[in-house]
Amino acid sequence: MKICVLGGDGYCGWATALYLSQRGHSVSIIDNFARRQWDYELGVQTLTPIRPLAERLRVWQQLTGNVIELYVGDVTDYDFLASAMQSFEPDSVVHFAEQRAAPYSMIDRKHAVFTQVNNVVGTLNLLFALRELQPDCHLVKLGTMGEYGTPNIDIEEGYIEIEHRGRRDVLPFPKQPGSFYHLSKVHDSHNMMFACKIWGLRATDLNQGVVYGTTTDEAAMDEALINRFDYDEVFGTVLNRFCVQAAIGHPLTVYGQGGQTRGFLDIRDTVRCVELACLNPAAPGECRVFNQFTEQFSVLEVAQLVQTAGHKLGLAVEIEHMPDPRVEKEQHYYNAKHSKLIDLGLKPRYLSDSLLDSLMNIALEYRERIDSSVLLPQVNWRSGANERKRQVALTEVAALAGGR
Ligand code: NAD
Ligand code: USQ
Repeated sequence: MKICVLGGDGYCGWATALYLSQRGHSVSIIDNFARRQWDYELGVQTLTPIRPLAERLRVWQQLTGNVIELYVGDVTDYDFLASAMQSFEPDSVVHFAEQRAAPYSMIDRKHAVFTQVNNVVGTLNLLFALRELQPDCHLVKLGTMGEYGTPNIDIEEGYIEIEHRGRRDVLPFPKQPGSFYHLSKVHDSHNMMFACKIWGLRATDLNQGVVYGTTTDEAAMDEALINRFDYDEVFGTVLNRFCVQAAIGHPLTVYGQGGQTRGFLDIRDTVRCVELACLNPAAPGECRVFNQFTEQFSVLEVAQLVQTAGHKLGLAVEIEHMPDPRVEKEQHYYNAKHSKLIDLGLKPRYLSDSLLDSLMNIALEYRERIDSSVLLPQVNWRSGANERKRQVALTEVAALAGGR
């Protein structure tokens, strides 16, 4: 298939582009390198030293003979996106190109607005470009399990059959997202459902859980292909963060009681799920939803697994409960369905001791690059006056005072 990966320089997108290319698909990447810019803005960097995208692609071509085409630009720029679609003419578009950190979207008004504009406008542009130029192309869009929140009932895959006052209907599952980022995904989902209904587009919304790991078979082929591994408080996801913390003897930062339960998956399953969705497209007019995760854990369970794995490696690993900077239930019921990708042939990889060992070994290998000052949470959901904002404000006050 011809598959265009939007956000192909990012964590999930890079692994996916290589996997699809290795599987014989003709692949292109669209990215504007915004993610690398956000690292500069926050003063953080990936644990692993990622190379510039042009170099990554050159090495990939040398190793495999496969060419991945590159379109550098912003998906919120409609003319750029439309010309890339026109030039590549994909059978499937896999859309990862969004601002994906909940804490980033909660820094302040500016970051909340940026996140929603970037994500919602990018997806809207894509829907319009598909209608105009490639109406039969299948959109595979990365959503999130966080769109559903943590209701006190089982979570279905996208839709729920409801009986209300004697009548029945199948309706979108209620959404109770927990950040302005997660809300942007809900807005995307609504726009996709509407576009499929009115224009007959075909789309799959992959409501993905928290991804862990960094290595895939393809990225392991050469150090120049290494994938990102974020561990800072804004972009680092919980299991990756805990492995880095364990490796340097930093207490594992469990927010609140740690009963927050989420769906998780290995990045090697992310890439397989995306290919399964591409190979089995939605029908024209259909907007289907797959819950993309393989196991669910509470945050405390994740911490305990990392602690046990750390002890086996001879590391002293402490767990520290700290006040939760987020507004979320710390203890709750959670049971989310996730059978549709398994029905399509996914054989899940479960979190294993060897995977935890390998993550901690990566952290130990790149230990010199770990900045322990970016581990503790600074972005607070409850107040606009979070630490980062105060720092910016103080800098501004100092500059003004200096000016006078
Ligand atoms: P990432 O930040 O590593 O990658 C996103 C990529 O998109 C970056 O390379 C960035 O430069 C690019 N991008 C962002 N805005 C763009 C724009 N306007 N134009 C062009 N390129 C743009 O994120 P990721 O972890 O790879 O996540 C990818 C997708 O998967 C996101 O949509 C995210 O919401 C979703 N997701 C991720 C996780 C996870 O745990 N990482 C879990 C569930 C869902
Ligand atoms: N958490 C801790 N300690 C930490 C970091 C996180 O207890 O040091 C907790 C959080 O409070 C939260 C849970 O761990 O309850 C998950 O947090 P996370 O930062 O790993 O993941 P989240 O913010 O939910 O976002 C990540 C991705 C996002 C994706 C989402 C999938 O960044 O792009 O959409 O996972 S899901 O969680 O299913 O919504």
